[in-house]
Amino acid sequence: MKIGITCYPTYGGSGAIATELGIALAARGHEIHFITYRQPFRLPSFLPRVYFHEVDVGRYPLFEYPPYDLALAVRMHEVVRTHDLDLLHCHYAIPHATSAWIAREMLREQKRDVKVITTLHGTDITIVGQDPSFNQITKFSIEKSDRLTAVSEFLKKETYNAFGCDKCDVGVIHNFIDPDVYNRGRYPATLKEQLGKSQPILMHISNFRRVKRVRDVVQIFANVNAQMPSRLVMVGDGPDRPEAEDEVRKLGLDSSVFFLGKLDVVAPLLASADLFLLPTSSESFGLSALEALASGVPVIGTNAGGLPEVVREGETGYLCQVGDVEAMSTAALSILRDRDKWNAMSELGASDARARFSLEQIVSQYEHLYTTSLAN
Ligand code: GMT
Repeated sequence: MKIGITCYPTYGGSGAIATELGIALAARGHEIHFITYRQPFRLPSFLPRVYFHEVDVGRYPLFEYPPYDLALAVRMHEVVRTHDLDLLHCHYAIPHATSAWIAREMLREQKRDVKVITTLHGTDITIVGQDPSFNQITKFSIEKSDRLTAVSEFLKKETYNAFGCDKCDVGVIHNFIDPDVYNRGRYPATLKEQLGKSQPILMHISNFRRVKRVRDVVQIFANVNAQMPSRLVMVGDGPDRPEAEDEVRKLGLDSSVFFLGKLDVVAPLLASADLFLLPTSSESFGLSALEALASGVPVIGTNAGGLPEVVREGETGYLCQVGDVEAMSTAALSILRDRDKWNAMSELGASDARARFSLEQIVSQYEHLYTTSLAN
């Protein structure tokens, strides 16, 4: 098949999944065309059957807000025609599903069809899609997609709750990991050696947005560290990073907390981690938690959104109420203090991630979706 993929290319789980899906599909013989404003961050410079088409929004003094969605629609239309694409797969509805709908309408005028598949990832439904400025266009665009998937059962339900969407048939295709990449045994414990082997490493990876509750991360760490000297490694960047840094300073933890900034490759770091902290208030899936589990790192998180579909409560980690920092601290200490428990959770987390969310099985589900959509 010839497949166009559009995603947010710079950072974040939806862009990571879209890119890795494209790479895996190309390895299976499909031709993949990424259509977006920048080369996706997880895309190496050259791969057979993989192409990148940059969307140029241009600049014009009249435009305080350059219309990216229109430039994207035009590029989609052009790439479908030039490369004879069978389908466009949009990751994150806003504005990608809308641009794809426009491109498809333009193509239909020229007696050419293309299938549009939209994968809903999270805040396109739970936050941005519910903003009055975007609500109706999101509903319209997802209803116009030929196929719709959500990354969790939770997000599927949220889609129906938020949009009604009687005309939608939302399928669930979970996110995935490459078991060869997220493999604790594969990497030297460089970070552990650097930070001190005797101290457990707690890790958080995110885009430091409000929903991630990064201040809770620091507070959980402070409680754990008071009982058991540890290290906290914060990976990523975003609007709430200054707030987390302030909290670290306020609590006098500067020498134990390390902010590494945005990093494209996290598997070698996870291989040194002892616990992963994700005290999020809203998470459709929690790809970073899955990457941690696959790397043998138990997760301390919340029972928000789709996280319980990823983390097995009490078996591969603990999920507490949002904001219950004390419960999360106690849960973290209960794992760190009991080596047998840590080993059992680490092993089960890695094997469960491979059994339920491995790249091979999930990519096959997308392939099947494409094939059935083209058959209609
Ligand atoms: O929806 C977002 O806020 C952005 C998106 C992203 O691009 O990282 O995150 C969502 O998609 C990820 C990949 O499917 C999920 O693992 C995240 O849980 C989800 N984020 C939220 O629901 C807050």
